[in-house]
This record gives sequence, structure tokens and C-alpha cells, in this order.
Amino acid sequence: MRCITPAKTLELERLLDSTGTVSVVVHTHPDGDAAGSGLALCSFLSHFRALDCRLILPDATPSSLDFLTAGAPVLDASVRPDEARRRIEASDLLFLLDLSRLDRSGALEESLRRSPAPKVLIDHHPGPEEGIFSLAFSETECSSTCEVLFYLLLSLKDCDGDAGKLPQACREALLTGLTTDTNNFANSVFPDTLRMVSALLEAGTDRDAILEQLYRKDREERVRAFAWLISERLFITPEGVACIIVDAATRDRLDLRDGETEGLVNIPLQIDRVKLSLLLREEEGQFRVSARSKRGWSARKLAQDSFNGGGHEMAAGGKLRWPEDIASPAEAESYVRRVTARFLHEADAGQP
Ligand SMILES: [Mn+2]
Repeated sequence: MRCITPAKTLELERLLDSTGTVSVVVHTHPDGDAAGSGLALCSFLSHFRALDCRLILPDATPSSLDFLTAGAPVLDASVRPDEARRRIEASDLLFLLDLSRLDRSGALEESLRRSPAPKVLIDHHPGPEEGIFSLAFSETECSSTCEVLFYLLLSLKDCDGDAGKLPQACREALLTGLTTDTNNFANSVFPDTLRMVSALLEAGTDRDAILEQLYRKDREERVRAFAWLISERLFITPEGVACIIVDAATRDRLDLRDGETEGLVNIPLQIDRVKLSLLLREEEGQFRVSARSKRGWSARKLAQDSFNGGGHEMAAGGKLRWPEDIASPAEAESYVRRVTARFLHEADAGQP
């Protein structure tokens, strides 16, 4: 992996040798890759270095990840904000994982900016923030932050390239993040991604058990809600943009809990004529937007141009606000129709 050089690995060794209290911070609405990479790093540092390492989550993980977080050194800053702030202040080394800019850490941003501790970035998003990280391991041509972290951990003297030396909890967390970020190997799979999986399986990591936890433990209400939303709320524009809008009343009526719309945005992409898929869900007085695209169309550009966001080429996100972007939530559909029609006409015009 290009972002991991002997000089940077040495610098990380030096930072780890002179630290006692470590905190790991990930992005808001932590998914399998954020929580998985954070827990894998904590597991590694406490196993090999006996460091006091805590994962600080800006808010809760979805219940599908309970099997990872149960019993782990995790602090949810939305539940215990003062403790999270004090913990960051007391840390002499900070890791930022699965985010490229500090504002992705939500309410933790201010404490992080104020801290004089060295900050190490490990991430796979484009455009890392300049001037804030002492050391950055940032690579976009890979599956996940877990993949960057895996190759970084192997480069340290503790395992000397042998994945079999990683503690079991570390290996499981790494494979979990890789699995969720690739949508179970449907996207962002590179040769090194499969080499990593081979090494983890050879080391005895139980992939079937992870799949069972991630994909076969849903609440019945969630599966029925997906079916209802696809049947009743999905619209597809003449240009081939699929969109599902979940307002707060609908979410409550369907009893959809935090994180339970994860994955819904991918389903309309199964339809032949759909080029781009959008999911808008109302949260804290705005719509959070997820965008996915098929090859040849840029979810990232659409999120940048029209939804105050960005991300990966085919998997991006953003937000739609009122009154800034639309007059009221009821206008979300007409906004989506208008901006995506323009976007696709411009994209078609730009194609050879
Ligand atoms: Mn990720």
C-alpha cells in the first residue's frame, strides 16, 4: 500500500513508544468500518503495547454491531460528552480513523482541534484535511479504513508481517469493517483486499460467524419496512434516478431505528434502468442524503453539486436543508427531480 512507507512506519513506532494514553476517534454515525477499525486498533495497542486505548464514538453504532462493541473499551460521546472531552484532553496520542476531516467527528471536533497531542490519520476518503495531522496514512484505492489499518499493523515490528500474530478480536473487527464497507464484496474490492481476507482466514478468523451477526439478525420490522418503502415510496425519474424519501413521521410509524436504513439505498440499483440511487432520511431538522451510482455516473459529483456533500466516486453522502436548500421538507422530491435531471443531462452531454 503506497501510503505506508518505512519512514512513516518508523515515525509511528516512535510515537507509540513515547505514549501512555491513546484515544481513537471515528466519524459520526459510525458504521462497521469506523467501529471495526477503531476497535481493531485498540485491541492491537492493548495486546502488544499494553497501552490505555479507548475508542470514542461521536454517537451510537447500529445494533448489528453490538457483537463487536460488547465488552470493548468504547465511549459514546453522545451519552457521556464530558467524559469524552476529558478523555481527549488527557490523551497524549490521538488516532483519527475513517474520516478525512475533523468536522466529520461532529461535536468532538472542537476538543480535537484544541488538543496539542499528535494526530495520526488512517483513512480511505479522498481529500484529507491539510495541516492538522502529524502523520497521515490515507489511501483511496482500497476497500476500507480496515484495509489500510491491516497493512499498517502488519508493517509494525510487533507482528512483523504475520497476520496470525494479530489478536482474534483485532482480526474479527478488521474483517467486519472490510465486509460492511464493500457491501459484502459487492464494491471496492482490490487485489490487496482479497490478500487481506486470505491472511485473516488463514489465521483462523470465522467469517461465517461475522456474516451471521451482520446480515442474519435483523428485526422483522426492519425487513418489512424496507419492503414497504420500496413498494410505496420509491420513485424513479425518467432519467433513471431512483429515490426514497423517509420523513420523520414515516420512520416513526415504521419503527425504524438508528442506522436501520443502512443498505436500503443500494437496492434500487438492482433495477436495469436505474443509474443513480438516492436515500433521503429526515434527521435533526434536515435530510441526510446517501447517494450510490453505477459505473460511469458519479455519486460523488452529484453529492458535491446538489447535496452539500461528497465522498467516493460511486458511494457518497450529504445533506439537504431547509430553508437553505428547499423551502420545506415537502419540496424534497421536486428538488431531487430537478437537480438530478440537470445533472444527468450534463453528464450525457459530457460523454463521448
Ligand atoms: Mn470506511
